[in-house]
Amino acid sequence: MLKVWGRRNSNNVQKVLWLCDEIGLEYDQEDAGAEFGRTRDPDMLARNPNAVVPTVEDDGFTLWESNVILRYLASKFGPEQIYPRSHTMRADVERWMDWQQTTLLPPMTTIFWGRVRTPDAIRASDIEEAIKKGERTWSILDNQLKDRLWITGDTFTLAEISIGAQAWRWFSLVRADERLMKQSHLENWFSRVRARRAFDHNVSSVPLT
Ligand SMILES: N[C@@H](CCC(=O)N[C@@H](CS)C(=O)NCC(=O)O)C(=O)O
Repeated sequence: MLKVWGRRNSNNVQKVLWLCDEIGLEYDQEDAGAEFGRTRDPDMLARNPNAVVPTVEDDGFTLWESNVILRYLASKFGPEQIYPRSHTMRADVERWMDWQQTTLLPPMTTIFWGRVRTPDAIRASDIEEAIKKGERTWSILDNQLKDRLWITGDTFTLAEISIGAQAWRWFSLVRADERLMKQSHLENWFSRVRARRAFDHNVSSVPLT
């Protein structure tokens, strides 16, 4: 059975557990990271030298990097529509997954650490700046969603999982009156994401910290 190391309140772990639930893949989850420690134990460092979560093991193969884990699990166990095989459709999904890690994550990290993890250590002006930057970044996705149900078209894919977990933090941590732009396509998309049982079970019902 697939083994997953990582605490359930980590966004990156949530992505992996959410996918497993979406595709009905059984797993054995063990808490690790932050208050649970473990990531610097020799056996865990041997699996993941970055000392972060998630780490997974499948049939003797160990893997880290949440979005790569999503792609591995979806291509091995998932239905084709969640991670399409056609070159262009696959690249489209992957582009949004990389966008989540490289473009969306930096402002979202400042907001999360400033509002949840270490509020005393991050200046209010840095949080304000990150919210502005976050909103400009989310508006790219809002525009993408103006004429489609899901990020890359008619079907729910890994792009939803990678970005949806982050959207939960955006809508939970940034008040409506702090958001200056009306992003109705994004909001409508997020209500579709929220309606998924696997999202609720692995993301929105888990305390932020
Ligand atoms: N790029 C990595 C980042 C992994 C990462 O930074 N994980 C965080 C939790 S979201 C972590 O392990 N933090 C330290 C800890 O929890 O001990 C991925 O996407 O898997």
